[in-house]
Amino acid sequence: MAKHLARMAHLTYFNGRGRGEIIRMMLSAAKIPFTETFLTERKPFEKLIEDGVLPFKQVPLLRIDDMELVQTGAIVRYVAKKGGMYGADDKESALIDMYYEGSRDFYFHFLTVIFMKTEEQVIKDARTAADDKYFPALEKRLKETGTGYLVGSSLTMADVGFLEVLLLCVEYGGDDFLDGHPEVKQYYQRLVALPYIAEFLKGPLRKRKNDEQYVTEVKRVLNRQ
Ligand SMILES: N[C@@H](CCC(=O)N[C@@H](CS)C(=O)NCC(=O)O)C(=O)O
Repeated sequence: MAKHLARMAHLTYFNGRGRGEIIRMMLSAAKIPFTETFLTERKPFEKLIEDGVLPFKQVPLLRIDDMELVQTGAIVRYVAKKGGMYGADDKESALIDMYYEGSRDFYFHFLTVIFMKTEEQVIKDARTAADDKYFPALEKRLKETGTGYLVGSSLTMADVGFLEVLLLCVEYGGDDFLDGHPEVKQYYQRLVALPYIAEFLKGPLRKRKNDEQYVTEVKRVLNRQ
C-alpha cells in the first residue's frame, strides 16, 4: 500500500480546469494514479513559493518520480513519455509537439472564459478559429494518417490536446458545433469512447466548467482583483 502511494503522482492546482485539466487527462490516459491538492487560499500558495518548489511562482505543480515539476508543457511531455504517448522516434515526437502546440493555441480561447471573456465571446472566437484553422488542419492530418490518430497509430499527447478543446467546443458551443466537419466529429466520438477517457470524463477527476466561484478562488490565491 505504502509503496503504491509513494509511486502516485500528486497535482497541485486550483479546483478547476485551467492549465491543470490537460495534466489530469494525460495522467488518466497514461494510467498513472494521482491525488490532488486544490489551492483555494493565498497562504498555501505562498508556502509553496517559500519552500522553493515553484521556481516561477506559478502552478500547476506535479510531484512525480521524486521530482517537483512545473510548466505545463514539461509536465505533459514527461507524462506522455511515461505513457508511450510521445511517438516512436524523434520525427514522430516533433510532429506530436507540432500538433500539441496547435491544440494549445486553440485551447487558449477557452482558458480565460469568465476571467476575461463571456461564454458568448468565447464560442464566437472559437468557432472562427475552428473553421479557419483547426478543423481543416485536423481533417487534412487525419486523412493523411488514416489511423484515426494525429501521429502514428495510437493515442498521443497531440490527440489528448485536441480532445481537450473539442470537448469544450461541444460543451460550450452545443452538440452541433462539429456538425459541418464529419471527420472531426468522428475523431472526437472515437476519442471520448476510449475506455480510460470515458472513465475520466464521467469520474470525479474531471473538473467543472469555469464559474464565478472558481474565478474568485483563483483571484484570491493569486492576489488579483
Ligand atoms: N507557462 C506556465 C504558466 C503557468 C501559469 O501562468 N500559471 C498561473 C495559474 S494558471 C499562475 O500560477 N500564475 C501566477 C503568476 O504568474 O504569478 C505553464 O504553462 O505552466
